[in-house]
Amino acid sequence: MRLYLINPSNPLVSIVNVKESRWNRYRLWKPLSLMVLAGLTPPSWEITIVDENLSVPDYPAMRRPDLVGITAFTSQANRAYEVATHFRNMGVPVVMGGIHATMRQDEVMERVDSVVTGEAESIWPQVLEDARHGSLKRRYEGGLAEMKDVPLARHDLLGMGYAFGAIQTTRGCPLNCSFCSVTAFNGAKYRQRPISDVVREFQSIREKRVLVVDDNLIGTSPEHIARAKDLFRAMAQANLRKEWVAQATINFADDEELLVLAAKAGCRGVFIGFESPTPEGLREVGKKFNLLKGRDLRASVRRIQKHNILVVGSFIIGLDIDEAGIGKRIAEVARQYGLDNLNVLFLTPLPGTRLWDQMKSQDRLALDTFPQDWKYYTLTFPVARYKHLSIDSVIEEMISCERGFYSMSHILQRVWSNLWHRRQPLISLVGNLSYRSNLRLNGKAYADFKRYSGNRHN
Ligand code: B12
Ligand code: SF4
Repeated sequence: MRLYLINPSNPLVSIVNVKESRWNRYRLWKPLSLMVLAGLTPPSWEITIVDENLSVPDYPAMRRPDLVGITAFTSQANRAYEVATHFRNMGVPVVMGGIHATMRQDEVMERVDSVVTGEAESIWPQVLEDARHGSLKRRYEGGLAEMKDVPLARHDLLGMGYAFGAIQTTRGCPLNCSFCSVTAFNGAKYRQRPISDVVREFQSIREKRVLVVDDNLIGTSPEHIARAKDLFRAMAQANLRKEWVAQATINFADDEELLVLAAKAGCRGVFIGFESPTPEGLREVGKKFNLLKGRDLRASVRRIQKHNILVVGSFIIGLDIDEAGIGKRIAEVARQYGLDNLNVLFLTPLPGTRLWDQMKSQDRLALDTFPQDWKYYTLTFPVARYKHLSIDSVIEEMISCERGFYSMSHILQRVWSNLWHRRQPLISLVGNLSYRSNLRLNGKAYADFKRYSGNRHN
C-alpha cells in the first residue's frame, strides 16, 4: 500500500518565498506532524512525505497512491483542498487532519473523504486499516494522546534542504491566551514525553540545528521546570552535538540553573511572546506571566543572553487598546529590551480561539468568505476590523515597526554587540537580514491584499 503525506504550501507566507529572498532558506521548518504520522504507520505501507514548501511536485507524474493524508494549518486550507480535489478526481481517498480539520470539521468534511480530529496517535493505525479494507469512516476522533505513545518521528523520510530539524517534547498549555489555539487543540494539561524517547529521537535527527516545537518548553510549575532540567541534563549527557532553539515564557530567565543546563544541552535561541508593550495589552490577551509585578524585562532578556542564547521576541499589532504610534512604540521597546530579533504579527482571530468567538460575535471578521479567505490567515495580513486602526493605519503601524527595528544601522548595532559578547553574530546577522529582506516583499503583499479585500474593513 502506498501512502502520500502532504504538507500544502501557501505562497503568501513570506518565509517560504525562497526564490525571492534566499535568506528565507534559513527559515524553512520541517512539517513534524507528517513525520510523526509516518512514525505511527506500519512498515507494510510505503510512505512518501511531500513538503510543498520545498517544491510542489508534478503529482500526475508520480505513482498513484492508495491513500493521501494531508495536514494543514488554517492558512494552508485552500491549497489543501486543491490537492485533495486532484487526488479525489483520480479516485484516491483523501484523509485530512491537524488543527484546521479539527476546528472546521464541517467545512473540511465537504472536501475530503475522511477527517481526523485532535492528535493522531490513538487513531491513525485504525484509519490505515480501514483504508486498506476500503471502509474509511467519514470522521475519526483522536483526542489527546498519551505521551508515551508519541512515536519517534521518521526524520529519515524528509531529505536535506532544511536548515533545521524539528522535535516535540511536550504538548498542551494551561494559559489559554485569547489569540492562541494551543489550549483548545492540545488541552490545558501540560504533557511531557518520556525523556529517553526525546533523547533517542534527537539522536536520529540529521540536521545540526533543531527547532524544539513545544509551545512552552519549561512549562508553568516548579515540577515542569524540574522536568525541563532533567531533560537538559540527559541531553547534555548524551552529548548530542546539536544546537537548538525553542519557545518559552519569559520565566525562562528566572532560574539560573535552568539557563546553565539549557545552554549545556545546546540551547542557542529562544522565542518569547511579549505580545504587547503595555500592561493593558497584556491583560487584553490574557498573558499573565509577563505581567508579574516588578519584572524588569530588559534584565530578564540580558540574563538569558548571558548564556549565549539569542532572544527573539514576538509582539501583536491590532489589540483593542492599540492606537496610532503602536508600531514605533513596539520597535523602541524591543530595542530597549535588547531583543536579537523581532517578530510582529497582526492580531488574527483563528478558528477555535477565544478571540475568534469574540470577534465573530462582534462582526469584526473583515475577511470572512471561507474557505477562500483562509489563505490570508497567516498573521501577516490584517484580516479583522481593529478598534482604533483602519486597514491603512494598521498596515502603516506594521511597516513603521519593522522599518524601525530592522533599519540597517540597528541591525549592525545588534550584530556588533553580539560579536563583542561572542554571542553567535552570524546567526544574528542571518536572522536580521532575512527579516529585512522580506520588508520589500511585504510592501507588495500589502498592496495586493488591499486590492483583494476591497472595502470589507469598513
Ligand atoms: C512548529 C510550528 C510552526 C512552524 C511550522 C513547521 C511546519 N512546517 O509544520 C512554523 C514556524 C513555520 C510555523 C508557522 C506558522 N504557524 Co505555526 N506552529 C507551530 C507549532 C508551535 C507546533 C506545530 C507542530 O509541529 N506540532 C507537533 C505535531 C506533532 O503536532 P501537530 O502538528 O498538531 O500534529 C498532530 C495532530 O494535529 C495530527 N495531525 C496533524 N496533521 C495531520 C494530518 C493527518 C492526515 C492526520 C490523520 C492527523 C494529523 O496528528 C499529529 C500527531 O498527533 C504550533 C503549535 C502547536 N502546538 O501545534 C503552531 C501553530 C500550528 N502555528 C500557527 C500559526 C498561526 C502559524 C502561522 C500561520 C503564523 C505564524 N507566523 O506563526 C505560520 C503559517 C505557516 C504556513 N505554512 O502556513 C497556529 C495555527 C492555528 C491555525 N488554526 O492554523 C498554531 C496552532 C499556534 C497558535 N498560536 O495557535 N508554525
Ligand atoms: S500563547 Fe503560549 S502561553 Fe499563551 S496559550 Fe498559547 S502556548 Fe500558552
